[in-house]
Amino acid sequence: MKKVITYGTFDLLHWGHIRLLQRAKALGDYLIVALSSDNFNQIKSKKSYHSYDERKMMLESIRYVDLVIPEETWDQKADDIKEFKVDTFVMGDDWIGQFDYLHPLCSVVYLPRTEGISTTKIKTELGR
Ligand code: C2G
Repeated sequence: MKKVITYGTFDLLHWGHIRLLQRAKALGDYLIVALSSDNFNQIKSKKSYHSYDERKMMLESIRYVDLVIPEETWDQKADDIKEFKVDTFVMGDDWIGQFDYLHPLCSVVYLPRTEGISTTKIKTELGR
C-alpha cells in the first residue's frame, strides 16, 4: 500500500483544498492529512475560523482522506514519515523547496496551487 502525507490548516475548506487532496491521493492508495492544531496555528500566526475538531471532522468526511492526525510542530514531519511508513510527501507549490530535506525518507512532491481561491480571499470578500 502506497502511503501519501500532506500538512495544512485547511480552514474554511474550499475547492482548492479539495483539488490538492484529490491529486495527493492519486499519488498512492492511502492519504494521511496532518492537520495543524489550534496551538500550531498560533505558531504559524494563522487564525482559524473553525476549531481543530471542526476542521478534522470535515476532512474525515472527504473521500480522498484516509486518516487525519494532528500537526503540532514544524519538525514532526520526519517522525511522521517514519512512523506511518509514508512513501510520498505532498504540499502545494507555495512551499516549493521548503521540505526537500525529507528526500532521503520519501519522495517529495509539490503540486501547483489552485489559482483564484484561498481562505484569505474568502474572508476578505465576505468582509471578515
Ligand atoms: N492549497 C492549494 N490551493 C489553494 C489553497 C491551498 O493547493 N488555492 C494547498 C496548499 O498549498 C497546502 C494545502 O492546500 O498544500 C493546505 O493549505 P493551508 O491550509 O493554507 O496550509 P498551510 O497553512 O500552508 O500549512 O507544515 C506545513 C503547514 O502546516 C502548511
